[in-house]
Amino acid sequence: MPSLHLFCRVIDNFGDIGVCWRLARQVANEHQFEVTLWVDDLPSFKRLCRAVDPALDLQQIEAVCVRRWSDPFPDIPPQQIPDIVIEGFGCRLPEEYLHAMAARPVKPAWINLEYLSAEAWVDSCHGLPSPHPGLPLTKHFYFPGFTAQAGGLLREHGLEQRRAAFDADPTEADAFLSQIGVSRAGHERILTLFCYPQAPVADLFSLLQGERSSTLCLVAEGVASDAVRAFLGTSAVAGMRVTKGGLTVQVVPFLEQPDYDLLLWCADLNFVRGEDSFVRGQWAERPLLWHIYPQEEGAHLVKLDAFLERYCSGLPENLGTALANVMRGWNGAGIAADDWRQIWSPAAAASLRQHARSWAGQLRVHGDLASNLLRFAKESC
Ligand code: TRH
Repeated sequence: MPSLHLFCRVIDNFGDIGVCWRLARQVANEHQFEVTLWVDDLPSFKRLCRAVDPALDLQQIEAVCVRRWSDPFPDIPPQQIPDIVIEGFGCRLPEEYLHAMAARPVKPAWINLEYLSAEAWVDSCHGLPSPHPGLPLTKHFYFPGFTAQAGGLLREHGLEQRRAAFDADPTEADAFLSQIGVSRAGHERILTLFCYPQAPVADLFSLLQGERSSTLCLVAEGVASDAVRAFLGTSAVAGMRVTKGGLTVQVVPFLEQPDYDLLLWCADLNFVRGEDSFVRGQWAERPLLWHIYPQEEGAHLVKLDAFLERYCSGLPENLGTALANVMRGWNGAGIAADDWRQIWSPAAAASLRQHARSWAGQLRVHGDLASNLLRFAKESC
């Protein structure tokens, strides 16, 4: 059986482990690799996957062997080095592990999985080699992306069919929502909210509150907690639900990854953030508003624009402009009421939904990241 080790350092939040866990499962389940996921922060991992026991150094979860990335790193002899080694997001591999890689008679394919960006330079950097200065090893940079020249996006086999079946039978959505304590009765629209603390959530709430139609906003415990607390008038605990004008805000539990997908599939509009929820929002084939991970000196705004340029180009001009304005406002000083009305009218919502469907179709043409990456490791490393 071919083997693969994937290394993940949790820098902050959930995206690093969210992406790595998804990739690890997919390589094990769909490509029959023996996969080991090395993680330095098991409590964060547990938030996305309840089966994780943070007390264990080594555990089997689904088809993946999960090991604690401790310091000092456990001794790994060269014969235990796998065929492929992936470092997630530039986390540096332990020195002793690198030496074991170098001592393996056939060197492993060594890949650094990079962060997702829609910027044009990604296409020319995807796949570039970087020889190690002192060891007989070459690392390759692997970039996820939105074009045929980049590495694709994570997408499990059968995801589209599962989502389509879910969409075709509204009782599935009702049953799922009721499991997490939500009833959508009496609400014209559902939105889900996942963003960083600096998003102008209070402004969004006041726009929705002032509307005649009724919106149900579902927000996971711990997300946008200041704005949610201010709206609720009490701390945001799962199950709390308050209505003011046209807006009901309900706090839901932080879900396991597969359930988070179902939540996205129940909504008319998803506010997503970072990287993994952003990608899942696109596979949900629903309109989305992205809160990008903030970087120093506004570097993230360049990345936001690169995505908007690709995403909005297929929309009618007015709607594309309004959507871009709303997304820039959501990542900046606030959403202008006029722009909001333009994207939230029933006709606009229907166009955006149709666009989300065709956008996902365009992305699927580029294959899926796990399959693309394994092919790259075999052919190019
Ligand atoms: O949590 P994020 O902000 O993660 C990151 C990190 O900030 C990281 O350092 C940064 O580099 C990267 O973004 C770009 O957002 P993200 O990427 O969307 O990851 C969230 C994960 O949490 C994703 O796998 C979906 C999951 N999730 C659940 O499983 N259940 C939930 O209820 C929610 C709200 C999210």
